[in-house]
Amino acid sequence: MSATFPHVLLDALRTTRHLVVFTGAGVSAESGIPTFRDALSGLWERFDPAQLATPEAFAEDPTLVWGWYEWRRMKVLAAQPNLAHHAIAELETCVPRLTLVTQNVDDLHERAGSTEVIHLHGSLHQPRCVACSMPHGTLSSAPGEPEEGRRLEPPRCLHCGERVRPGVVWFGEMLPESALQAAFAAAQDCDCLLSIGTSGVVQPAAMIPQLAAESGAVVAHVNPQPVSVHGPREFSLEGPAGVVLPALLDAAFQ
Ligand code: BJW
Ligand code: ZN
Repeated sequence: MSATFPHVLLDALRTTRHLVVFTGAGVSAESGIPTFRDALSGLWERFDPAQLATPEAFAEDPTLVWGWYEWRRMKVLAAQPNLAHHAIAELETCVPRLTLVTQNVDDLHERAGSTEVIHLHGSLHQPRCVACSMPHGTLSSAPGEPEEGRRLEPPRCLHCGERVRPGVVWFGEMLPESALQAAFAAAQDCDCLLSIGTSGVVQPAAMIPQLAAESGAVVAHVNPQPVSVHGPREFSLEGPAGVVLPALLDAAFQ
């Protein structure tokens, strides 16, 4: 498979000073976690983001939204990191510096062994109070074992008694400032960036590969769908991340 990877990319990986790995839902697809926008299997094919992934939706129908997020959290708890998560964790040992930036709200990178993960869109595992932001512990399994479409009453904050909300970033909300600044700074500093399993449509995260390319980095997109590239230092590696990434590591570092 090594012959199929561009030499510019292999050289960039072998000599990188600072590698950024930027991931989206596609990196967890092979663990059985649905993406958002894939035809047929994507969450937004069956669920309306306006009814589930906005602060207004939670204010209007908290049991629907909390039940949906608990259903998704249970799916993640039952899932295992896949070959792509493991390859990314292994990459840390191959290069002098790696910054891992994810849009994902699961913890599969951490469970694969990645040490520092910048979560741009929050986490399913860090719910907090809507009013005072006090973190609220999660149970390993939710009361009543949530199923798809099942409503659940959100817990109440132990500090102020208000509702607890999922710790994710909804549409119309600002991303965590320190995470976004760290991700932008890494994109501007790196000399190579791998963008893995993202449709690249959600802002401001979608600017990250572009920022790296504009700063002179070699950029490669890993996706079963072809990704448009702009210039001789940007590449589209077509295929599932769990196949492409282990082969890329072998080609670059074995
Ligand atoms: C594989 C694979 C395999 C499959 N291997 N690959 C108009 C224009 C521009 C911007 C806006 C606009 N209107 C509104 C906005 C702003 C909005 C936005 O960008 N909207 C766009 C959709 C248009 N952004 C926001 O609101 C953000 N906040 C913000 O901008 O604040 C400032 C502001 C404030 C007030 C008003 C306006 C602006 C916040 C965005 C938060 C995103 N939240 C979500 C949900 C998180 C919670 C949850 O999980 O429920 O984050 S949306 C969802 O999309 C989730 C993801 O992190 C994010 C990105 O999706 P991702 O990861 O790319 O997944 P997919 O499904 O899209 O793609 C998967 C890819 O994998 C595909 O390409 C597959 O081919 C591939 N794949 N299998 C490798 N095996
Ligand atoms: Zn509170």
